[in-house]
Amino acid sequence: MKKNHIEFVLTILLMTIGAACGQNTRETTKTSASTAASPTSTQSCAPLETRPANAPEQKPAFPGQTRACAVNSNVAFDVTVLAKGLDRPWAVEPLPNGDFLITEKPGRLRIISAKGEVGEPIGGLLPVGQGGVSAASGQGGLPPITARGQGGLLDVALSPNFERDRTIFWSFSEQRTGGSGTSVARGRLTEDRRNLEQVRVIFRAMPTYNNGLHFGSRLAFGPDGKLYITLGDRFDRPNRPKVQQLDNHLGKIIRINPDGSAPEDNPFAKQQGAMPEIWTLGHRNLQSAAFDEQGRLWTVEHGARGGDELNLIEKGKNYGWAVVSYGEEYSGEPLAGAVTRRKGYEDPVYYWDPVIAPSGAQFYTGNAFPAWRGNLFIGGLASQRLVRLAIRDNRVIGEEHLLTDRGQRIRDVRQGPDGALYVVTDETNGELWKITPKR
Ligand SMILES: [Ca+2]
Ligand SMILES: [Ca+2]
Repeated sequence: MKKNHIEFVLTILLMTIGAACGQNTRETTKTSASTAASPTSTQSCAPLETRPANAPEQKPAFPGQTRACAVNSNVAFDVTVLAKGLDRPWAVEPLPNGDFLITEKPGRLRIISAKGEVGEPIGGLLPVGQGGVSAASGQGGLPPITARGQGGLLDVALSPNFERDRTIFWSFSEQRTGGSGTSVARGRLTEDRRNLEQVRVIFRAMPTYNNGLHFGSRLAFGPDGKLYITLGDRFDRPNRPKVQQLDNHLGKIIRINPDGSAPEDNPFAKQQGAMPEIWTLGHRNLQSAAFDEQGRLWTVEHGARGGDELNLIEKGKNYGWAVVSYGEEYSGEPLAGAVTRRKGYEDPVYYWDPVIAPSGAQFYTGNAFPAWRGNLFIGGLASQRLVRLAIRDNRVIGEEHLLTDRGQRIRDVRQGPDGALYVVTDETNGELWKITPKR
């Protein structure tokens, strides 16, 4: 049989399977077959990524682990700029009434109304220093945020009972003895939503370190009611071995109760010398965490050059950094002593070489865009785009890049109660965008 004929037969087969599954039947790949139905088949579609790889000698563990098929959902949408002039917004968190909580990295938390009216900074958060502790930091007895480098006020998440308890959780880089560390605090919005009360820090990543890099940190509540926190490796090479050790929080995913205590069923809770909050280890810097409709946690992490990766997170597992990883040093040197696969370490579900520089993620579940249901959306910082992944059977079966014409770093993406997608851009004149079906 000629190749074209084989591809034609494969296409019909895949279309039939796709229709039977009722999934992604609206996807159109640029050529014929995807790797979806048969993970062992040779990828014969046109991949979205065509630029040279930084580490071309590294081979994927399975077909489709990188350079997935380009797909086009043929969805027409409008982008409305709801708000401008935000100062490096890091998180957009939709409120049940259609408004939004927005964090700005220098240390402000605001409410933006559904129509885009930008509220005054909410009081009582925590005082903020630029690269250190401001005069205001010493007042009130609350720990200061240090807004140095990648640090500052980072993510915000609503309590699972927000409509009853008005409680929110936020992550920030905290100035402490010996440097800074990622911390998580909780507090209750006053009824008028102008202030926070009953503020207390419930988690402090240890040890501290004196730089402004790789703090993580997304917050996501699981269906189990636990708070999951992603933490970075603090970048510098002397910290890397700590990522593989359980006596510290660097490069870990953390799982805590809403009061900050460690659940007894955490994988290392009873292991001597291990931090009881650890859920998984071996991560580099994660700024994306999202639960899917089945209640499974997925994260996307900043890898080294050519090593950004998507992982499906499972209790107690080791995701490899910095001994098992794709990619190379920013200098172009190989990662010292690292391999791309090893027994006992998790393969990423997907990796990008070149990277997207991921931040913020959301599985789409709404009604506004039926063609996007089940897809994972990921913000791209350096790549200045919104990445859409079609996923089936724990494999990426298609990739599309959206909003590439706007030239802005995308820091976070969330789905609102109206089914629209909301995006904030990591700029000093940052924006909040609303993505709706084209009118
Ligand atoms: Ca958030
Ligand atoms: Ca990994």
